[in-house]
Amino acid sequence: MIEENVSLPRIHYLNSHYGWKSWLFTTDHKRIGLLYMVSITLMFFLGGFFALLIRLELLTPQADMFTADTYNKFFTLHGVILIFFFLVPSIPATLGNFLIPLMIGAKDVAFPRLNLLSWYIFVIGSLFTLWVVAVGGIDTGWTFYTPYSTTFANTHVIAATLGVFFTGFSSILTGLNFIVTIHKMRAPGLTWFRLPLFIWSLYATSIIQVLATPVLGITMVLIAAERFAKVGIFDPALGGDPVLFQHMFWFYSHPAVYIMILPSLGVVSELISAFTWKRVFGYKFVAVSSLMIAIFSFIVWGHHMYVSSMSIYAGMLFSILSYLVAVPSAVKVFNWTATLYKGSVSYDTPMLYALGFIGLFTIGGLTGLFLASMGLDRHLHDTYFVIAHFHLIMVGGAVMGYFGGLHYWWPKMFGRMYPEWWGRLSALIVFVGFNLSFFPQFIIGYLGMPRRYHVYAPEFQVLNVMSTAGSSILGVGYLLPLVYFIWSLRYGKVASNPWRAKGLEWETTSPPPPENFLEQPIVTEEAYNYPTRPAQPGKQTGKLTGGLNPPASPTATATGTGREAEVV
Ligand code: HEM
Ligand SMILES: [Cu+2]
Repeated sequence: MIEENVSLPRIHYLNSHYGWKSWLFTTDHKRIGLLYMVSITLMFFLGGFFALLIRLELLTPQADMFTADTYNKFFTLHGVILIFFFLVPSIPATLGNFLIPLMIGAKDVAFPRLNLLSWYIFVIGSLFTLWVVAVGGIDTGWTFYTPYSTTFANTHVIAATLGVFFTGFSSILTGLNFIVTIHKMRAPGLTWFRLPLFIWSLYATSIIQVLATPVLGITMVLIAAERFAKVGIFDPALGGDPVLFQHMFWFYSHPAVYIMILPSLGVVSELISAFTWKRVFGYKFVAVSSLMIAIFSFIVWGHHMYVSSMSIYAGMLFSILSYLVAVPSAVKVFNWTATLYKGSVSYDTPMLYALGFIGLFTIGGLTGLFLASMGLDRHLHDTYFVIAHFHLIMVGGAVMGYFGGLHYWWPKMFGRMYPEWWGRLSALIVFVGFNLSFFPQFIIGYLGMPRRYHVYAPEFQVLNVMSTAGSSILGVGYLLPLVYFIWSLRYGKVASNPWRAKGLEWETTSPPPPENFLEQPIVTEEAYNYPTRPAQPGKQTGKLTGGLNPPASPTATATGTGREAEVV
């Protein structure tokens, strides 16, 4: 459903200034969002490249391509790059940066220069990591477990931990910026319970970023200090305690998995609403569940350590608390389902990603409950079951949410549509490739194949071949959008609000002017106040309540008639 007769606004944030300096010294949150987008896209494909190398080696049970050492480096680089340099910054730093001020009716984030600084810090961290890749890699696993990382590894541990340290700082500063922005810069009338759910999810994410990431930073510095100066914090030979490292690491890294997934949960809420043209069922519960997830996430780190000398009573406590985390996540899934129920759904690309997300996130979350049960985890710990569990959530969930959001807001960002047919095709390829890659891993894991080995028992080969085939398909699914997004920048059909979606961000032109809104918007209604969906496209049966883009004349905002300044 693309609008007709839309033209690009004359001046927008992309053409208001020219030259590389206008990008590298920009304080416009929209441009900074794009800077992040370019950086994390590079990291995404670099990390993905290592994934394909891992899967190639695992095509056969023997070691035919790489030595054990090389293989260790590949899976470590794969994890470090994709977790710290792609998943953690992905949605907050790109879509969040771009959209938060637009969605709350502000001109920019609270601290625009700090925002630019955060990107530079991220780049410095990435350069450390790229340097590590160039000079020979690191082999500790993304978890940097001690005493291996402090004492025995012969690879570039210090540089890698410094890279993570830097990107952690970037993450903290971004979170801080968002919290202040959301508190202080909402448009008049935009009360907390009128906020889009995406904003709620980023708010919860930012709290985790600010409170948990410093612990990671300290931990990384301690590893470097221990390796460099043998201070004896983690190394038992020096009087240290290696399990202390695991506590510190997981105290960050469990909440961190929610830094990765919460933003996607927010994106999916937006998509479900826009493509059913309905208010999200149980809006308040969905909003508050984001905060609940953030709070609970701090008290379950021990479920990663059942087999690391923890007392059975401590284990029981962590187990029970882990089950609690599942409740607010389930609230979201139930409410999305209720929103879809009897909705008239349009199956455009972003919605395909959202639907894929719901299924995979649900399976990923439920298998988390398997792992949270102490007895079962004894069997499944460090097997491919765990790999399958977190890839379902992190790739099937977080990455799908990111892609869904990217497609949905693409016309907002660039004023042009991606080719819808190709979008749907690639969403389908991603879904099929994804399931073929990771579903077999639940089975091989359950049967006992351990993670992080480059040779394996021959009886696991068939399932591994399926997984490798799946990941090749997945690779194609990810490359397609890269091509057609770039193509669309020039040749895509001009569009302003092709979904006829609600929300302040759609009230201004696409791409937005440098200052976002020509006049301060004022909010008079709750989020997602959609009129009844027209029975046929173009024919409107319901009543508009708020004076937002009437679907009949979607060109109003695009041509900059001043409608964008109108009351929402
Ligand atoms: C919602 C988003 C979630 C994400 C992104 C996520 C991610 C992860 C990751 C990355 C790991 C592996 C860490 C490693 O390298 O060893 C993991 C393991 C684990 N997850 Fe999740 N998880 C999520 C939800 C859950 C839930 C809801 C539960 C339980 C209620 C859970 C329970 C576990 C347990 C117990 C392990 C440890 C398994 C083991 O190593 O023995 N997860 N998860
Ligand atoms: Cu966890």
